Amino acid sequence: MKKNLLTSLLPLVLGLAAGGAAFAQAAYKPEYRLSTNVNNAFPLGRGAEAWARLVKERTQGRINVKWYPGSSLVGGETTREFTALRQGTIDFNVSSVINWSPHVKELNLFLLPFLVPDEAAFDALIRGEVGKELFAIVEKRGVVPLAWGENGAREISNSKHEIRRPEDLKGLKFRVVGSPIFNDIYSALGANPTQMTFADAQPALQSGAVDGQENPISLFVGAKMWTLNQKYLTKWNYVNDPLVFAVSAKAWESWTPADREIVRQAAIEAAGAEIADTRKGVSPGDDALIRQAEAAGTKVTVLTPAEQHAFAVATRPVVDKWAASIGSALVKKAEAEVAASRRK
Ligand code: EAX
Repeated sequence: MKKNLLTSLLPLVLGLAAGGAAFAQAAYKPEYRLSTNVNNAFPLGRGAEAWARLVKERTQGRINVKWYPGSSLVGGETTREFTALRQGTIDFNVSSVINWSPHVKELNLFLLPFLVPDEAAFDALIRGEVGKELFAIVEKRGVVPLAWGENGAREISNSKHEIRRPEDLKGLKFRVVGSPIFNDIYSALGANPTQMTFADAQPALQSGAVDGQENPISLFVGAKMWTLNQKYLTKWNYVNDPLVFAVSAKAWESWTPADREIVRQAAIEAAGAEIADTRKGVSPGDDALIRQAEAAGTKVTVLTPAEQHAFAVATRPVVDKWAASIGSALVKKAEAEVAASRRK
């Protein structure tokens, strides 16, 4: 009897399984919305575009991703993307941790000035325990982080004069991203920080409403900031902000396990290519982007380790204040991973 029952139930079970997958796919949306703040003139935008293309191709269009650059789905306010992901009004996002850090305080770790001196240290953090721990923290917030990308080592530019010492920032007005830690960093250096979006920063630089800004050289060159009065650029590597390739948990839970793995694998591949893209022309032995800025008339200053150290000392109070908020155990773990990367 038992065997007959099993064999008679088998077709029903198989039918349900197949029907179940079909049923699950029937719950798919006709379009999934991917938000980024910049377009494909920048590595972040190119990475997002590649991710969207891979997902559409590999799911045969089941997950039909439409890209919305300019943070247009959140009225241009990039720092609103994380909340929109949690609510499910955005399904895919590639964003710098800077824009998420007002909502996930632990992500300010990467914004601690002079914590991450080079690419080896950056890779150690995103590939090690710290990266895993941060992904787990984000996941608890209704967002599924799939891969780390890289915005790049952030350098400082301005229209007034060369920056070599902390006192050189005194009184200068800087556009900074809308995340509180940046106000503390620039105030500690005697500057006047003003928070605004990347899109608003460009006319503000052009009009002289602000004197300077800070961004990776790939964005400085991508936005041709020498046309925005940015005559002086200092390579000080004070922060290197990772990008996160993430999806809304609401979208993630509606997909079949097979499609989830396609989305994950596509994120890993697109993020790896994006990191290589953002490092092109600014890595040791490859300074093509710096040369491009100089050829356009920018005076580029590369700080010596001693000059960099003077800025690290001047901003140490900011590190001490924010380490408590981030979690001192996580900060200590990050410092250990950075130190270990320097011994390799
Ligand atoms: O997210 O706003 C910024 O300066 C960011 O570095 C850029 O838009 C990439």
